[in-house]
Amino acid sequence: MRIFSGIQPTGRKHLGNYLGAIVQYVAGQDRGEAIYCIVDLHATTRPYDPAELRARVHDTTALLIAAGLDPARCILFRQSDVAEHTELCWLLTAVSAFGELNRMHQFRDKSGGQRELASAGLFLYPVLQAADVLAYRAEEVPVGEDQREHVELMRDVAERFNARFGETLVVPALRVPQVAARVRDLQEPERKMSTTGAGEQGTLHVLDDAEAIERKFRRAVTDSGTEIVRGPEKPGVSNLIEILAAVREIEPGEVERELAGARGYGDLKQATADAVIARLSPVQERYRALRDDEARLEATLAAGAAKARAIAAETLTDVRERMGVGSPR
Ligand code: AQP
Repeated sequence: MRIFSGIQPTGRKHLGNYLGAIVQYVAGQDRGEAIYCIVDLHATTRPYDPAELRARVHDTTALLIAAGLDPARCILFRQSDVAEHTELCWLLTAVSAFGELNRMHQFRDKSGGQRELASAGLFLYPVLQAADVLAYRAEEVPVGEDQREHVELMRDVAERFNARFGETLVVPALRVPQVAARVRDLQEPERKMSTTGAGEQGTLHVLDDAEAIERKFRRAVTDSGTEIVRGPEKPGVSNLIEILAAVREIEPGEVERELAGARGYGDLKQATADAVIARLSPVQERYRALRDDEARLEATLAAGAAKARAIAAETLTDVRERMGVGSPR
């Protein structure tokens, strides 16, 4: 089983990224051949600071290793180090329709009222993402629920390519976690926790200190009533129950049973804060030990890129051949 996923190099990964994606990445190392990419090219699709981008890649690399990725058991690399991603992106535009890209939720949300001014890169984002995965002929893509639409698109692109040019690409399956696939903002639980466009108080960062974690959970918006149970009319409480269950690796129903006699939402908030602090503090400690050795982080990424390139180059040779592009084999 080959597994592939990508993550953006924002230094401040949040609890949604951690529970929705990173925890699955770590588990993937025991389930198959795991390939993970820090997608710096995707980060150029929105306004960014070039001087900061490399530092953010180092932050993200250190964080992923601190969270449990072991470069000896997975391939961890930087997207822009493997040029096959951009070449395949262009080739896949031949089987990607303008209309379907125009309908993608992420493009609509992130371009906002500035649609005409949004970068063409933001529009093509899902095609580059398709290229990331399809270049490795990955069978499974672990992501959070918000990426469902993009994985469906890459499946369509792969199927269309195979129908048009002959069986070449693997159609990957989506893998979202059973619990906490969509961690919600702590202040606005109707929306997902996210890096952009959300307030500081609603977003819990993996590197937040214990005091900030306690404060953010204490101030988390909950719902009317006092019962600690999940339900569509209780997005805030449901979110806390799911977070607590996910960090303790138990079923949400067990959290509900354990807290059935609690005095109110305060107990749920405290229990969630305690569990998150216990889970994240060793990750934070390892992060601090790893982050400053940039030469070592670069060496890890370079070794990963060499392994990744070898796999992607084979796919690209087949794709070019099928499409009649370049000199014949
Ligand atoms: N709230 C979330 N709950 C569960 N999973 C989530 N993911 C993101 N938000 C949640 C998953 O994290 C992985 C890496 O995401 P990314 O950093 O590459 O960017 P993103 O998906 O665009 O989400 P962000 O980090 O919140 O950024 P913005 O603000 O730009 O949307 C993905 O697998 C994603 O599903």
